[in-house]
Amino acid sequence: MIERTPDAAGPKANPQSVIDGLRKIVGDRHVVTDPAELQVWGCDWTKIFAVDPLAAVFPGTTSEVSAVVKFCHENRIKIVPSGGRTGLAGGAVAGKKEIVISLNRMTNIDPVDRTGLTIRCEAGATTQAVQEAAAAAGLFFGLDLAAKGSCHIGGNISTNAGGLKFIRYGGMREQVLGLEVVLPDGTVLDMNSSLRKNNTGYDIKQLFIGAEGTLGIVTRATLRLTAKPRNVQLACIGVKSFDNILDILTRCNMAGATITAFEFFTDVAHGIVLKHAAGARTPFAARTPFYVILELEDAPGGGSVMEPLLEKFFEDETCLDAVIAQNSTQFKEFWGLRENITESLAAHGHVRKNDISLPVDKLAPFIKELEAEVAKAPKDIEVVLFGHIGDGNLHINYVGPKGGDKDAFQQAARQVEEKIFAILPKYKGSVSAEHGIGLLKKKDLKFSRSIDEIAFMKKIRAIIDPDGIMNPGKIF
Ligand code: FAD
Ligand code: 2HG
Ligand code: ZN
Repeated sequence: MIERTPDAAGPKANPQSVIDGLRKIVGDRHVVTDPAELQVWGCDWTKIFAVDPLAAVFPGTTSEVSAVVKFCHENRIKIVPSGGRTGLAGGAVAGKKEIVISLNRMTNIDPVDRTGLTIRCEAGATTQAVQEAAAAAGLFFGLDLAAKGSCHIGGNISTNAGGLKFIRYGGMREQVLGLEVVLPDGTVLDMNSSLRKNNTGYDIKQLFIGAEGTLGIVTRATLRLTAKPRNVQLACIGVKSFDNILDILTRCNMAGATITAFEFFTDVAHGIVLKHAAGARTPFAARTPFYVILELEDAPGGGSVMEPLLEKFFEDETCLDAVIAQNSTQFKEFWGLRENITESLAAHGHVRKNDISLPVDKLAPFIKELEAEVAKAPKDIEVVLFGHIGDGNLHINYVGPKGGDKDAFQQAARQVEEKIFAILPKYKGSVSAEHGIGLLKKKDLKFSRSIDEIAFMKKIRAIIDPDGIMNPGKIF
């Protein structure tokens, strides 16, 4: 145990002794205390919460993570696990003199197992690095998101990330076979290795997926791979109404299409991307109110699935225009129109983000109610809709003019957001489809989870982390 200063606002131990103790474990070079650098390491993409960690630590191995956590546990020092810091819910924010434990140095990826179709990596590997390792072995990793170059596998697991290919491959939970986790007392749990089947009691690794770092630190994972998708076709489709989007989805389903992505965005989102994303251009001569990005796999025996579908949509005026990507440059361009929305919105003005989830068959009535609420919103709040609509995940972004008062905007947007969240229980929807609760949506958990469920989750947390040192203040 180290020296204590009982009145200190942050950890109960003397800050300098804490830093010295951490340096002994990971080496001087791997503990950051510079205030400017800490502003970076203690923050995620939200950038609306106060940031004030005591230090950031960069362990290089699972044993070092375990030793750091054990040290924090013995001294009741609070920890914020940190990945690529692209989170959109404030989950990786350290604002109360916590120790940030970053997995940035733990990026090893083992050789792909082509027979078992698995890949094992440390939690600090980026999503893109895992995608590339799978591709180099002639295989495919199913999680994809615009932040792939920065976000970590550990962050993806801890947020149970959804992303652009959820409709075909599921979210991060569906990719995880095995998990190594450091518990809040420093114990290392190595769960399930790469087994596909294992009925020997509770599947405890599932608890850590989507736990937002509140139950332990993910240090390593074994992930599922698949064969590469074949003959992938991509179309950008312009439509008049939201109902047309759902009609297209239904008809793709009924045609037996293997949809690999079904995304949408409004013309407002499109305009913002065209304004801010370098090189972005619209594929159509005339703009339309909504757009669908439809990606599907053609049948192995040849013969296009995409073309006859689009022909029918043109014939009965379900779509106003549609373009099929003809080469890899166009593929990238079309995907860019969707993937660049988040960055373009950030360049456009102040933003407040929602990532709600609804049963797909309830999207149409929900959108009608949402439009009625939006019509009552203050005129300087622009409401931008896009998202993974094929799996019922709608992104609502409230955007305020650049240069305006940031706090006043957040307050005004919050009022609209609350009204929209309040519609969700009627449709059995969720306030978070994929980004998580973090600090941002703590107050809103009640819209999606019952009092009993919340109490049960708190009980689980108290069993695993009785001293409450692991990412305190997040989710609840
Ligand atoms: P961080 O932001 O560092 O952390 C996220 C949470 O996980 C925090 O609570 C943190 O404490 C915890 N954590 C991180 N690493 C660990 C670990 N090793 N062990 C335990 N806990 C840990 N999300 C989607 O789901 N779908 C999208 O399509 C999508 N697109 C995005 C596009 C852009 C441009 C951006 C900026 C973000 C996007 N996101 C998306 C959000 C974000 O990328 C994901 O939530 C991602 O999974 C976060 O990973 P990260 O490594 O950046 O985690
Ligand atoms: C996406 O789908 C991400 O692009 C980010 O989940 C969504 O910016 C957002 O609101
Ligand atoms: Zn998303």
